[in-house]
Amino acid sequence: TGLIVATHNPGKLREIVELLAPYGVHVSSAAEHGLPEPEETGTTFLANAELKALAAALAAGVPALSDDSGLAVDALGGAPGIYSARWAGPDKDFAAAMARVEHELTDKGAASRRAHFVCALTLAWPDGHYESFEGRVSGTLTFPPRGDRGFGYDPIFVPDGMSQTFGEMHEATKHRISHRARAFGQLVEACFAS
Ligand code: ITT
Repeated sequence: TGLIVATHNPGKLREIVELLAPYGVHVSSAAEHGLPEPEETGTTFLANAELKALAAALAAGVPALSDDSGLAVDALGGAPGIYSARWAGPDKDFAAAMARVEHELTDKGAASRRAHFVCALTLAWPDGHYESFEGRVSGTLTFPPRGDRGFGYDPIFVPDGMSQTFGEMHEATKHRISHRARAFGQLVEACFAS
């Protein structure tokens, strides 16, 4: 089966390809199809996932899968949340985005380092129907950032029960426990398991 992955984020695309590989699902990216990047006007991860998948499925005429995700920091009221990509600015400067998280946590105490990643997935069909799934993983933030694997905020996030950041651990380990892996577990069970 062919599926467009409606993302322009190479780190995400790589993880999605790896997570779907065992199911024999062939994917191509929105960028390869020259699909535009819709403005993310939603106020929740799910709303943004839905608008991205629907825009791609309707434009391309084939099923499309989107991922809207981000890091929610408890002591920051859930920020950066749906603004996780936008905190890195047009240059996608995640070192600066992670420094901003650290800066905004100044004076909030060690107890304030709790955070979770969220991944909302939507699979949409060209007839306009869609299904959505959400996965989360909880952990603690650490500074300075550690590790050069993964992408985005991975170097400051230590998932519960582990000592390495997502940026330090092997990809296969992240894929066992991540927010994205959990959302894909649900998607695969609902849509691809046979
Ligand atoms: P698309 O909308 O084109 O898919 P994007 O990067 O704009 O790409 P989002 O709006 O969903 O996507 O932003 C998600 C951001 O959250 C992403 O840029 C990362 O910084 C962060 N993020 C999501 N999943 C992550 C992960 O597994 N590890 C680290 N950071 C992650």
